[in-house]
Amino acid sequence: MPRILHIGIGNFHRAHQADYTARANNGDWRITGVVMGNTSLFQAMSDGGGYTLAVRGANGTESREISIHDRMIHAGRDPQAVIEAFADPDLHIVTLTITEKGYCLDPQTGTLDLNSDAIRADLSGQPKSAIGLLTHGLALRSSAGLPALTVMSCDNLSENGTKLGNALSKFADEAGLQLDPSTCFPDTMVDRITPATSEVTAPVITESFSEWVIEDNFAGQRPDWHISSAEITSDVAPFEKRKLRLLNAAHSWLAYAGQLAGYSFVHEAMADQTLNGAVEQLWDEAQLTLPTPVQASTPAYRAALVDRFAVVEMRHALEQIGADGSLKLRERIVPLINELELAPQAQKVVAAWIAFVLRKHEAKSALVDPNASTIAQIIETSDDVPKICSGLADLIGVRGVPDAWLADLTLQVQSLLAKGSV
Ligand code: CS2
Repeated sequence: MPRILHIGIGNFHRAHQADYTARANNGDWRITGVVMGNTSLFQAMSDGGGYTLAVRGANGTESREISIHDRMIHAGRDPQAVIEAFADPDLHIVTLTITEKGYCLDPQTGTLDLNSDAIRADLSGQPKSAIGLLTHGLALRSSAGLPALTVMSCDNLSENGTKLGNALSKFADEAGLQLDPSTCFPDTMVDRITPATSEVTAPVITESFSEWVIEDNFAGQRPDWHISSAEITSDVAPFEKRKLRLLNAAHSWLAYAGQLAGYSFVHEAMADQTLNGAVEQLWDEAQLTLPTPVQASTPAYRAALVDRFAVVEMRHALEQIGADGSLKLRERIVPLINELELAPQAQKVVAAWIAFVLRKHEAKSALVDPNASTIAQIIETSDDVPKICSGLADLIGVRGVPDAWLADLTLQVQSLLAKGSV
């Protein structure tokens, strides 16, 4: 049976790709699931019984049983098993949902950060990070003379396939490994709102809306994903931009401004007139940066988002979306500031993030962000709010803004701090 190896089994993968694959193929593809470190999830998925996907639609909840993962690997306990799985002749595709931080990209250059702790450790011993495991796995496959694989990122990064391919070749060069030059790295846009759940055996909750746009760039066979309405196309960039700059951008605004205002869930923040009005302004700005192919459909896309964000039953936590902000804003908000002459609402999102981070710091409450220690250092070594603002804006990749922009940012942060609390 043809097989996919998926790195990063979590709710999103189980609500999105696994569902598309289960619906596409009358059961003729199987997935090997790699859990990076969540032992209870590993155990829950290892009994082969599958899981329940609860789809919350306008007419109530529809439940589906999905049982497509017939092999599980715990990468933390057995990293070598992940590498060896690449030498399976039935394997055709490797997919990933490892979130923005899993790529270990340098904030300045967007390429693999050879100095990040995970990559340094991988280069000096048994690889454990997704990037190290993938590169070693691909090298093993190539040395075994097996056909080239398709390696597909399913994370919210612009040009995710290109970034992944570049990261793996940089790692391979550094580690002296050979990759098959025919390996393909398609770009993808993935979309389905899927809240985190604390209980691993509980149904995975998701919305009825779902989109998947995949670049037609495969090394070998693939499931008939178009049957379950994935779109296979030559250029994913317009869809990727629209999704990151409308859906994800608004999510981040709601996450920081919403928590400062005392809300816990997306639907609550959306019901607030001020926050909701700002979402529309943010979308007006974002729309100016979207490419022609998606312009005509953008008003309908926006209207659908308003409905998607309003579903009470989703209970989509702002805290979940607010995690890893220094990496997320770089993808979804900073391009608006760098590309537009004026993007006042995008600037407000940065201000809300900074105010959120400052509140957390003041309260000595842990910030969930891979750059938490750098952020703390910027806050502690800057003697005033303007310096903190410029240090944090720089960290997320805001470039070449005039002093007046930073002064404005500072005023907004101060005004948010005077009002809100987290
Ligand atoms: C969210 C996304 O947590 C976040 O950062 O913006 O996970 C979002 O829900 C998905 O991209 C929707 O497809």
